[in-house]
Amino acid sequence: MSASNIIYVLLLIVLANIINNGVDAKHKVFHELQSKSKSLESVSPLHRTSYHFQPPRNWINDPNGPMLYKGIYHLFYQYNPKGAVWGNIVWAHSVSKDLINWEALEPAIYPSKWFDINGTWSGSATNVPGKGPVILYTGITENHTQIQNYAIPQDLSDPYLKKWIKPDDNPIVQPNHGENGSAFRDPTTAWFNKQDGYWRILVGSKKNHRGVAYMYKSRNFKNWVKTKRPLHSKAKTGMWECPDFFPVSVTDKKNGLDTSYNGPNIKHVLKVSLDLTRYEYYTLGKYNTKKDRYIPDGKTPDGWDGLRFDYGNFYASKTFFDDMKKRRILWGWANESDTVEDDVLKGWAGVQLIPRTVLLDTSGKQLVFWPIEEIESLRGKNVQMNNQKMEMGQSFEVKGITPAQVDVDVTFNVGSLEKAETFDTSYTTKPLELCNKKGSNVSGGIGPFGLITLATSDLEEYTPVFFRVFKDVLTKKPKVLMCSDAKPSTLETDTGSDQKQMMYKPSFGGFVDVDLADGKISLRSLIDHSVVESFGAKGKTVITSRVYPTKAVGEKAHLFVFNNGSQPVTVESLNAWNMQKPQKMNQGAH
Ligand code: DQQ
Repeated sequence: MSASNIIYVLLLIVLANIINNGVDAKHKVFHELQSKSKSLESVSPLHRTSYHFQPPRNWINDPNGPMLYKGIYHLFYQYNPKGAVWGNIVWAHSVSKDLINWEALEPAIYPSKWFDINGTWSGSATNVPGKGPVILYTGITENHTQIQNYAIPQDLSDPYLKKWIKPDDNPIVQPNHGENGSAFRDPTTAWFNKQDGYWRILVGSKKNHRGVAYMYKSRNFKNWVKTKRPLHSKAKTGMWECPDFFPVSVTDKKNGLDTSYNGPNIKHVLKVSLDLTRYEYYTLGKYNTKKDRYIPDGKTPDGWDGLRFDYGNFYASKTFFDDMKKRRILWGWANESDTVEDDVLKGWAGVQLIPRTVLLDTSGKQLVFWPIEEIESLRGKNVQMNNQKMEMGQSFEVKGITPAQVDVDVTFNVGSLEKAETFDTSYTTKPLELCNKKGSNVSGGIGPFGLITLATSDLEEYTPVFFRVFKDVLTKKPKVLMCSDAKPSTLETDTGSDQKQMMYKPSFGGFVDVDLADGKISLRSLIDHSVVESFGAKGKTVITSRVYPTKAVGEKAHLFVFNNGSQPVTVESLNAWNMQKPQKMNQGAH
């Protein structure tokens, strides 16, 4: 990291401490707003999502302990039952048979004992043969130390696992000397090593400014001892929240693997959530079970420039293995990017994004993500477009659907790559800067082209998701940039409110590793009122944006395909479906 980056990180640390009143999970703390719930009737429907996971009101953050038990999917999540800002956190609990319709149960875990009286924070669930599911979570003690506790179901015969017990022999893991008791949290799902008969877990932490994933092992899932070395750590990355560690198959391009699976032809994934910047990165590597060492591949960056599950608004994610459909599923939280005042007015904040399957890409160099197939059951009316050539500056409207609530999947053909601009290698690790510099209206050789989502008919408001193709003279390969830009999403002048001027309207960006040999590149966006989740090149690069249009809302929203590059681009095929609301979405949540 350069000197200027180090100064930037230090500044972020100081700033984060100021805005968080010193509390070490960097959720902003607004004491006076923590316990002000809106009545259900007065919750604002304006930007609420229709098919994303949300409770009817209040604040949500991290997905916790996702699992499948006796044919029922469980999702726990950090929830404030009393207001639309972070605070009073409990483990809310929902169950589903299809990952689409959700029934809210009573919170599974909430502060009640000395070992969690000041907080029941994030964690995971492990199905332990002979014991059943065990939740490991972070408790904040009487004296504000972060420790790891366990909870078990009261009745294993209940597939809904309605009641959870927190035994009195908690905690199971405490920070010891040298560990930072205010940065020691978010235990992972455990994995079992057949060779030595031990379970292992990771706990996220930091040592000074070094991000650390401490490892603990246990034979009986109760007495845990710290291993000699952390599984992994990285200088100057700050607190590692919500680590996740799992295997992926190198050869099987269809199925996921159980968290404990070990054998030939696999790689391991270590994902961490960086508290300093609130984005995540992952590495792929080799996990040597004998030596208890994880060595990242070395070909991909480990640190600030690391690969991401999602290059947009996506945090505190967690995967689980779905034994029924043999797939690994990723849950991630998208925070609001409007203001706290807006959240309080709306009466809600935060969504869980559509669960995604996770596989290793055929290149072996990255993961690929795709919305779970169940989401397609919500598809209604369909419109199509085929072989539509777009000259420079041309756009076409996708008509006949309700664009505020659609699933749209398009394949573009860019033709020959000759006209592509030369890639400036100083942007190799800076896709975001490139998106900021070359937005959807800055014409290039090939691109920008893509979708214009949540738009007014006259483009007063719009959220473009687009590609731009460069030529990398060093590698002689195309370098494809993908951007999702919230900057033009919301009119500011119209609101007249200072708060709206402060709304966070970022441009997000990532590179897409494709060779464009056949000229084709696909883009799928799940658009849901204030969420745009976009999957480039079949999930090689994913970007989520949160936006709050003032005019392009409901029936007044439009969807376009566009090309602003000098070379014509063809829409080979486009399918857009109206998305229906699930029948059950946590009605009556507590
Ligand atoms: N959120 C939880 C913490 C975690 C953070 C608290 C990540 O356990 O580190 O609500 O968003």
